[in-house]
Amino acid sequence: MLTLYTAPGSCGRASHIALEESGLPFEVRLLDLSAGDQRRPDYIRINPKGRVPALITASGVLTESPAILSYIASMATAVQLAPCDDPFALAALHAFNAYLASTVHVAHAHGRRASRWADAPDAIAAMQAKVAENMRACFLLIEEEYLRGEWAMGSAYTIADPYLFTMTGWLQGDGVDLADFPKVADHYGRMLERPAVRRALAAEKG
Ligand SMILES: N[C@@H](CCC(=O)N[C@@H](CS)C(=O)NCC(=O)O)C(=O)O
Repeated sequence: MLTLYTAPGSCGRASHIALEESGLPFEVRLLDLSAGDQRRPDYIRINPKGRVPALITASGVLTESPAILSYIASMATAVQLAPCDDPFALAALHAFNAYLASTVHVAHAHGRRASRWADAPDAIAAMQAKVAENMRACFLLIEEEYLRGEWAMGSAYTIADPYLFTMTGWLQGDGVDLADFPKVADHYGRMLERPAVRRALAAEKG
């Protein structure tokens, strides 16, 4: 049995959806980030980084969304969530997820989590003022260069899809209009129709 620690609306939603798609047995533990659950000693023992997601497996604890998603795809036998038999396609999938983790997520985090990078109120306000612009630039790139098929990586649904879906869900709060990105908006709508996505979103409500 896998145990996923996540929080409603967080990047952990991607791993949660992937687990729902995978057919693997799992349970979800929801943390309240605004209450500081991620910094409590019992959770720090699980993930010393004090962040979600964290996945408890039979081999140990995994953190970092791209790694957790990759593990879920490797462990899933009932469905194919990554092109494991095509080295280039698999590397391209990891490149896309790495972009989401290292660039898109970081651009978003400069809003609510700007105090990670500066103390001065002016500097914090300046970083927050750039969030919409940076997220818009990221999604323009995704719209024009990367999202070519029905799913993020083309015709096959992969672990890139719940990850993109999760970050697309942040756009409105970041001051970006999803309607400016028709392909991304279509992808978001297709994701909302998937039973696994519906189950994950319902579970987040507790
Ligand atoms: N690089 C990590 C980022 C994890 C992360 O920053 N998670 C956020 C939620 S989206 C979090 O736990 N924030 C709580 C905090 O910063 O205290 C990943 O991709 O999993």
